[in-house]
Amino acid sequence: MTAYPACIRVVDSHTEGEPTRVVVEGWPEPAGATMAERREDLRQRFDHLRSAVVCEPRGHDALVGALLTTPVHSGSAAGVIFFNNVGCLGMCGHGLIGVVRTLEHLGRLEPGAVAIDTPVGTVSAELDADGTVTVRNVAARCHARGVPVDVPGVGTVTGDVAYGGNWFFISEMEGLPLDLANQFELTRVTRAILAALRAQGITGEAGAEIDHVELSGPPTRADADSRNFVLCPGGAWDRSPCGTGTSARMAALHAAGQLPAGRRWRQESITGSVFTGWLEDAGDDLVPHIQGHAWITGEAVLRFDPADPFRSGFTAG
Ligand code: PYC
Repeated sequence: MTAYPACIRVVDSHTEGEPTRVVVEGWPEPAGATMAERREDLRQRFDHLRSAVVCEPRGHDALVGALLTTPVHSGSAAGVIFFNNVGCLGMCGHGLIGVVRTLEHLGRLEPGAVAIDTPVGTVSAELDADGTVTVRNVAARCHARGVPVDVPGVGTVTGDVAYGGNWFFISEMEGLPLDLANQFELTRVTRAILAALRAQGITGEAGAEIDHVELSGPPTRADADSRNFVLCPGGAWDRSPCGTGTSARMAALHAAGQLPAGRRWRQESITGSVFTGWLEDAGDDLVPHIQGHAWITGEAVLRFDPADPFRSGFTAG
């Protein structure tokens, strides 16, 4: 079904450089008793709206969309389904920070604590009066360490498979500095790693698809512990340090005995922005906290002219 609403109202923001477009009006509520069911309904019935809202010509490949829904748990303020140029995400750390600031901008939230339902679990966030947002993410874990992948044109790349709300392959690439000037080569190499993971059937737990690749290297800022480059599922790279990627990295460091619970981890992105993270030891679970900032960049009413040949959007992917 490709029915379009007359218009969709969105609020745009960026979190440490990475953009989020929150849909606040006009998109019919997906059906389902859980957020995972609603995400599936979005995939089945509203994929054309996903593409129309975040892809060109209304958006671009690096843009992450966030559809607000009613909550599924009492005590939560809202539900959210994150999506990008090729599909839906599980969680999105930078996106959640953008959602919190957007709700504040709309007058629906004041500084304090808030819980938000996502397809992979309920997360909570604390909004400070100065605009700082701290996300308490879903539990993270390191699934496998030191996994070798034979990457055509690159060689054997060894990395960890870890979960931080999405599945990541996390590696280091000596000889390829994590500089903005190298963005095209970094994109080429990480896309090749992603393709090799798929071709070689390397997955997360229970066959879960690994759809993000994270390269780690030394920081350029004196106040950071590490710098990263994160390739997202649709082929774009994260301008922020990636909230779920930072969560997964902290779980991998913890598994390697290099990051005890509670110790601050300052994760720099390839654009130079920083998230501060730490792990909470919650009994059987390792719960990542991610702290960062988002800024509102605009508000728009999107229209979908039936005569527009690019009404459903397109991605160069
Ligand atoms: O911040 O978790 C994140 C994220 C995932 C994809 C883009 N950003």
